[in-house]
Amino acid sequence: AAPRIALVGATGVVGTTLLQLIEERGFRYRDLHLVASARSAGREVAVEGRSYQVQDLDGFDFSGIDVAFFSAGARVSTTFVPKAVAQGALVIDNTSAFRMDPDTPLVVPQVNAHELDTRPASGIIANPNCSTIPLVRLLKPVQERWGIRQAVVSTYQAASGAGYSGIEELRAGARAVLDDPDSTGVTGTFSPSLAFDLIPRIDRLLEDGFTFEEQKMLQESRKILALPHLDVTTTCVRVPVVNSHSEAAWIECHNPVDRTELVQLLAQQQEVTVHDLTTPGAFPTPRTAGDPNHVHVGRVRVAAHNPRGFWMWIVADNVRIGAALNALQIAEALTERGVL
Ligand code: 11C
Repeated sequence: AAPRIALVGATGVVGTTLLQLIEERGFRYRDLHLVASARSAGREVAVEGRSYQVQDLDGFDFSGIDVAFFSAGARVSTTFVPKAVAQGALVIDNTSAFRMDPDTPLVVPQVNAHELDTRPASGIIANPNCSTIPLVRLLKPVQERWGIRQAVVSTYQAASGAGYSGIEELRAGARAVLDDPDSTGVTGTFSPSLAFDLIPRIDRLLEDGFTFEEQKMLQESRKILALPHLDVTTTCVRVPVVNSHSEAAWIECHNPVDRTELVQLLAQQQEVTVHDLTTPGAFPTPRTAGDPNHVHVGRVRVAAHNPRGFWMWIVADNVRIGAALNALQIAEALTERGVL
């Protein structure tokens, strides 16, 4: 029978997109519960022509639920995921709360779907961070063909990574600065204001000087690719873009890389579009990339002075590829395997 599902964080940017994707992809369910904090409880949300009332997470009983998607932040997941698991639900968690737990698989279905062959010991499957997912989807075939010595990545991350409040703050700040160039913009989610600026700090600063976002990209890539010593080093930057994260990645391999073979290999990956496969120099941008369910690649350059290394420019919808779509593809893979 189709699963009974609950969406925790149903009114947030990831929850809303997950509902759109359930509809777009025709994901079958027997029963649907929309759950959120007390602030959003009581709201009516339409899904596939039916109206659902958002239920309060505090009193929600997960015992009739087969799979619960959590996308309401790490603090909510830390508190409520153990309760959902204890009440019998399998949890697909979009937050950083359980990603590094050894009993919790961290899954990108295009990379390590085999982790979904059985129900995990913890009762939780973790969805990686939105900047990690597109990167590992491209690193995997490169690792298999040439072996990776090091990846050096700078990210250009959109406001939507911080949810609806991030998007609203960017818009309000941009309006304020357009009206008055001396305005400090609007702060709250971002500091300083993101409007017409760049912020090289995402998530909290750690003692070693890296941010948690940068640490996540290293640790999560290693876990997903099952390469515990993979050398990935990043600088994560918030940019005044509404949606879609971009990344400039320098990948140094163990063996010389042939560009023609590389672009063909990348283009063969599931749901990947290589913009400079046939049009030299072509590149995706967050607003013009095209299919939001694809990872977009461009400006693939093998370095003449060091043919073991190449650059690529990556754009991926952080809310879809980096969160909601990956979570739903996990559920689809579980259904195909009969685990759900
Ligand atoms: C951002 N990557 O762009 C963050 C959002 O660990 O799931 C997702 C945070 C996470 O702000």
